[in-house]
Amino acid sequence: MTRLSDTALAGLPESVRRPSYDRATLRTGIVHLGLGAFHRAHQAVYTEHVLGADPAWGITGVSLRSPETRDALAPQDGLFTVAVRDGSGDRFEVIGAIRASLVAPEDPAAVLAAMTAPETRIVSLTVTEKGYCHRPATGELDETHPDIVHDLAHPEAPRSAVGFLVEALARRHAAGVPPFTVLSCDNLPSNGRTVRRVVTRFAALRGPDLGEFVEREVAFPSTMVDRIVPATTDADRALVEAALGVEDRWPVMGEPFSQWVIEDHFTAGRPDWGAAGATFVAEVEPFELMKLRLLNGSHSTLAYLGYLAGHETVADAMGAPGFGELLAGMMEEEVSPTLPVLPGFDLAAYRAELLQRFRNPALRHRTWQIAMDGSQKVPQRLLGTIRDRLAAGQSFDRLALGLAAWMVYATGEGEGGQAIDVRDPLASAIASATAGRRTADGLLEAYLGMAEVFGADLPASGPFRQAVRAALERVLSEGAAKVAASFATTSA
Ligand code: CS2
Repeated sequence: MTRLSDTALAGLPESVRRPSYDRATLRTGIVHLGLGAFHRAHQAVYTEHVLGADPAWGITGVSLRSPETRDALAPQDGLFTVAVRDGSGDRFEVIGAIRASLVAPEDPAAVLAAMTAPETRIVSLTVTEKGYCHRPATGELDETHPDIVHDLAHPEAPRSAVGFLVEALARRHAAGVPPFTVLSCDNLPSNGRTVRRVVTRFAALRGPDLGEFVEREVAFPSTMVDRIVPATTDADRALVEAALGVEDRWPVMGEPFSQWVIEDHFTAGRPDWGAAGATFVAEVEPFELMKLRLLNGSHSTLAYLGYLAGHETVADAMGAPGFGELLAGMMEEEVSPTLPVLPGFDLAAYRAELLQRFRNPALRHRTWQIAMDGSQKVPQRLLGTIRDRLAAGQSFDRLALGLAAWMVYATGEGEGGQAIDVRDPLASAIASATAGRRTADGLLEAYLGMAEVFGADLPASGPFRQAVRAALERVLSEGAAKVAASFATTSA
């Protein structure tokens, strides 16, 4: 089978959208750290659609860990397919925006050279929550993180995104090249402010002058990013191959919905992403809070309860009794009252659309995938909302169930006693803290000792303990399926 490549583009079926500009004219204006599926189905697509107007914004993608994306994309001239799926007919687009891909551990010098080049004016990131090497409860740099310790000792060969950003900014500063704008595209509250905090702190640890320079000169706009992009499977690859008539080893699957809200603060220029559907605003936080608490909070609740109840995918869980009602009630009654009002925004329609998106029958989004890295996700997805409910003296029974389901899930032991493959930077700490303590009180005490997740305030709150203990008791004694089913308004 012929492989997708520049020369194969002309032979693709008419229905497949492809670059409308001459790829040979592209230059790198953006270096992107974290070349995963989400970047390729989101920011790369927005960028793709403005390259015809301005070829200066091509992307050099960087994988911070494994070579597999580069190895798959290089023989395809960097091309890959985005398949947009919702059960009503699939749409395919081949994206040409990624000019080159680099693998940081193989050649950190090449990554730094790309980031230091004067034509690079934006460095964007999708490195997941844990990639910021921060303490989730406070958002401060974790100065004991092994990658941070390493990068402070070896600034010329960093491992972490933070280390790369600071070394590249330092080199630009020394060479008199204006800094790039740092654009976080991860699901963190005030992601721009979070990355600014960790980068500025790391720079200050390297030297006070560098810290001051970063503080003074570098822009860190916040963004809200949204598109559901499950991990690609072999079945997905076969689907794309059948549609294209050529082999693409590295396609991505996404839903039709896509949203990008960006704070318009770029010191060295930016692409006209607005022409591709992005929204520029002065203040992104209300959008971010809404998306993190409604979408991601529901997603995590669904993932933990759904996984424990034996559901492989989000759509499967949504089809089981009570899950839809549980989420609808949680979003409307518990989460929405904590959100800042966005004038003119129809929050009820947004919530209804979320439930619809979770039901997308064509995306096999695994509960296990969303369940990953819970210790890094739960603080902004559930605990922030719970803090606001507590402060207002309001109940949060459904949020507590989501939290309790995570606490059970992350022990690594499922409802039938079977092992769960828990992927989380705190997995082994959680497993040892919770070993032999599978009661509501035992688990509660084990988890509330983790200040990096819960802070000092929640463990000290009587109402918090009471609500989470009650939720744990329900999940442990009834099981997740029954707990969800208790919310069903119609019998199954
Ligand atoms: C998901 C997100 O894996 C997860 O944790 O909740 O990746 C989610 O699909 C995206 O944020 C949607 O924009």
